Amino acid sequence: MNPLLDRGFRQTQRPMMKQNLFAFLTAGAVFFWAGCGEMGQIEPPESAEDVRIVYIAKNVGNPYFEAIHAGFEQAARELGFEFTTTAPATPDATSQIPYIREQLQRGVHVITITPNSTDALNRQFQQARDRGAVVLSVNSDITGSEAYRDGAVLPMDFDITGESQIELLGSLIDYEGRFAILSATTDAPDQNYWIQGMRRALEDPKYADMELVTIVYGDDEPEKSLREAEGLLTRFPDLRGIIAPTTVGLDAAARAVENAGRAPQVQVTGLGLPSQMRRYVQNGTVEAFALWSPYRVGYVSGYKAVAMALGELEAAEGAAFSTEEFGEFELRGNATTIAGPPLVFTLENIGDYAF
Ligand code: RAM
Repeated sequence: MNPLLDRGFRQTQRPMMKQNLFAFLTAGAVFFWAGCGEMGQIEPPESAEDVRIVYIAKNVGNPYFEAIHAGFEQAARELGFEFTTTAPATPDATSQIPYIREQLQRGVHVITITPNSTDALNRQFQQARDRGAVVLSVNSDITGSEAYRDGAVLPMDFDITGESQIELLGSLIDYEGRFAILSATTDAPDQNYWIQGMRRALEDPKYADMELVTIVYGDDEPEKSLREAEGLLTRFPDLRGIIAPTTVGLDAAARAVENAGRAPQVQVTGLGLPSQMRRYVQNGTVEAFALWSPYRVGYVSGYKAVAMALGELEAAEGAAFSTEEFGEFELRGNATTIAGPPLVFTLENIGDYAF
């Protein structure tokens, strides 16, 4: 290499390196300052119009959470609060941590969140509450860590979700045969709670001839869920059913069974969006599945969040708040509200639901 050119290169490089070092140190100082600022108290809101609410979904790209957003947005139009939403790319246990931090720095009054873990977010929740923010678990709860959030809004009584899924599949396969579960992530709080309920239900003699062969995890990713469902069909030639208690998983399981021509021998059921499942019900791949209105979950959460941020709703059993569209809601134990009601969809009513 030409030594002169080499020297020239170095000469222009050196001052740039100094600049970069300066920029790096400045950025570090700004981050440090922002980190300290995070611990300051937020100004309490005086009216619903002052309240800033964020909803952090499990991940982006899942139409289920878009229906929840729509509910929040309607409540925001009615009450006047500021609503924003954000979510990580994937629903891993810790993926929401930086999003919570960012929202705290923005100074939100309420963090509403569908948590990806029952305990991985406890520290961030505590930080938020120390600042004076309200933490509301939406669509799912942090079972065992309830002390780290102020309340929860659930779509139905989770103590009966698992059993009702087993009953639904049982009714489709005459309570006899081998079946598998296609879940979301291994940490998903709602899925794990329901699966526990399914296992408990299976101890009932009514379900003695139904055998759970395996549980697989599609991580609420359409492609991975499809591969897992296809794997089940290959591994278990005598399979009679798949329960997918996730809208992403149910859609994928129905697609796998349709592609393999295994309906009605393999009955696919679980929790799904009528909009995604309509064609499978209409073409006979799926006979029945369940859900609730995710819009209603978001809407009720918006009302509850505002009432809590304004100090108008005590986090105590029996306390109540009211909504314009669905009337009054009472708090159960652990400051939990059930948005409800659960619904079962079949060929008869699938055309009545747009979400
Ligand atoms: C999925 C998500 C969510 C679950 C619904 C039924 O989209 O996994 O957590 O509640 O399905």
